[in-house]
Amino acid sequence: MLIIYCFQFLYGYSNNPPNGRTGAPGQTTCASGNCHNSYPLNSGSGEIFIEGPTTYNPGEIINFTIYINQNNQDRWGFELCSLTDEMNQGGIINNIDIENTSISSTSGITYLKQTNSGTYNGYQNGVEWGFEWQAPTTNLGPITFYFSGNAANGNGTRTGDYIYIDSFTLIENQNETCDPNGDANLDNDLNVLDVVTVVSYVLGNSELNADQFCNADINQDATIDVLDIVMIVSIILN
Ligand SMILES: [Ca+2]
Ligand SMILES: [Ca+2]
Ligand SMILES: [Ca+2]
Repeated sequence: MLIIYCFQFLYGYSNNPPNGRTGAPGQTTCASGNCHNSYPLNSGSGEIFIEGPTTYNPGEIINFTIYINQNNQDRWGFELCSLTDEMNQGGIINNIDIENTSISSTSGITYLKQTNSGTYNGYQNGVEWGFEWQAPTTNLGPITFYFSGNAANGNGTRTGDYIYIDSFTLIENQNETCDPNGDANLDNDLNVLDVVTVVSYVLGNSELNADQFCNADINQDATIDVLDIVMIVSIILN
């Protein structure tokens, strides 16, 4: 066992690095211990980062790209997980590039990482990997991608490699807060046209969309009736 470990540390995990190395709270990285320890964590001129939206709707499937770069390095690796603030699995990570990325779980946490092919051996200065994430269907609060990456020098050993970590947090889309200002026709002005709009609705002659309803329900009783009309008129006259 020890021999296997030493072998792996010596020659690295170009394929399927061990789980739990994203740098998330409670996890380590591949820059610690007998690993890629030539340089301190995040000490090089490169970086690792994610591009994608920072808000989600429940159950929404979203595509993200994780990038790593550093001048003059030419082999690459990463590991990523998605966690709630309680450090539980947050959403579902889907592997959409089985040639270059693989997925596995430890203690209920899913990890996405590069395959041997996905190290892009010989690609100078930087690479990217894509993945898909499905948001939780229930509100779990903010979800954070924790990820680490290896900007390696391709010498086949753990020396000379720069390890980076970062994180990326998504929050659930909030419905826009209601501003009951009487602007029923949504033209950012309050005048007799809004009264006409609301009267028409109260008389059953027209519909209001959610934003219109929100603005028109001045007394916020979830009903639009003559009381709201009186209040809108009062605001206009004042
Ligand atoms: Ca190396
Ligand atoms: Ca208006
Ligand atoms: Ca009302």
